[in-house]
Amino acid sequence: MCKQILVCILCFTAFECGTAAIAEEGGRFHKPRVIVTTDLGADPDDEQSLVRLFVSANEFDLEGLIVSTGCWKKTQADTKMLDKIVDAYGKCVNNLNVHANGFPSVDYLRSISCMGQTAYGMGDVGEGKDSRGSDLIIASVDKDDPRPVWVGCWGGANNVAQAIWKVKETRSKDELAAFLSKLRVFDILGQDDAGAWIAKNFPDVVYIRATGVYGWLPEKNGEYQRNDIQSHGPLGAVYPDTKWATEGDTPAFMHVFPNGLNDPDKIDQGGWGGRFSLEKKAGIRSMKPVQNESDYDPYLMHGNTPEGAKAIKRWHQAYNNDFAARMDWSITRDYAKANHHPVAVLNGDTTRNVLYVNAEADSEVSLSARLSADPDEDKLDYSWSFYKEPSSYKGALQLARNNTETTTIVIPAEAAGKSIHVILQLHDNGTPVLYAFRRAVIHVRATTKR
Ligand SMILES: [Ca+2]
Ligand SMILES: [Ca+2]
Repeated sequence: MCKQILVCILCFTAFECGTAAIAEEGGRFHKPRVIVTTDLGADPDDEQSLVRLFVSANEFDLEGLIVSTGCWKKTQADTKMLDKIVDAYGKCVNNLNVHANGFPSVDYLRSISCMGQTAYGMGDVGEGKDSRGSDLIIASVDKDDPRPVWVGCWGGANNVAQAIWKVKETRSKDELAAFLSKLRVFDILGQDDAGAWIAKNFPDVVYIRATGVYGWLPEKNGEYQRNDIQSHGPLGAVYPDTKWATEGDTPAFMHVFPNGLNDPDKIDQGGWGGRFSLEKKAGIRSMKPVQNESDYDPYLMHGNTPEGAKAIKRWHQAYNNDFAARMDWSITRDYAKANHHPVAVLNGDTTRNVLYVNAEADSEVSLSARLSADPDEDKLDYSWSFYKEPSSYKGALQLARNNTETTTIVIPAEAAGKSIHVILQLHDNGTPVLYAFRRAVIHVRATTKR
């Protein structure tokens, strides 16, 4: 019966589920558009990240899988390593589709797999340097689709640089501005000099360089990795042991993972990919082998907030179990043999959007998770919490009944003019325990009480 709730969230239609009519309200759930550029072959962690991405592929509109270079692998010749993981996905996709709607076909993933720039950094950007990867980025941004395109740079950023270079050379100033306004770059650590070139010359591009990307996963080559991931079928088999760090590139798509926690364009909200400063900073340098970025000084980028990887790790139970459950999905066509995520409904809103609420200082705000449900009919546990870091109100906050279906927040008088971020986290009692989130951002105005 309740399986239908999950279906309705993903395909935008209303369903009757038990006595609760779950309908779309307050805007549809839009999948984020994602392009990956990966320096496969440098560190085996790119292969790890691709496995997680593919078992999560129903959550995104994947538009490109581009093999690229970086400072740890300065040339690339072919897509063989990528093809191998896509083939493994092909062996699992029928299983995955039993458990959630919207997984792309293996043929579709093959159609968006391609070579990008074959040589390193800005040395491979300019006249005559177009690649299938750079052309794909242009075609994707050009689509008649208002959603931004998030390009994750798991290696260098020179595919993005070549795409921008080409558009600048061939289009008007206004057309270039329109192109750049739809582009988002999530750069892991900086792995060539193209990021500094982009940030310097095209400051309007939303450019995140994440440096807090390590230490958020369970023990390296530990039990979780072996028993919950690697032991699981064809995709587990292509999840290699960790050599240096585990899944250092994964935050690039975890930032846009549509789990109800954050709006990716509001980069300071914080989600599974970390939290980022709205104010751009100069001098966020790439990894050590990239020596020439000072040539572009000053270049400005969005960097991690002071919490670094702790902004990721605070959600560790949720994302670890999410991945483990998805790996379970990949090996069974029996729906009952795996767990499925609960659906969190906030104040009647069934989308995964952040809910914005206006309130007066010195008043009370009630939030409700009523109609939240679990497709396996598991028991739900509720937790409401004040997420202080992204809130501009930094004082104490009282949440009444913070482990029940509803909560009441006493808005302090001194919160006038500030924002308060409240997180609803609920989890089921399946195996593994799965989580769902929603965020309410309360904008507090001055009280009208006398
Ligand atoms: Ca990488
Ligand atoms: Ca469940």
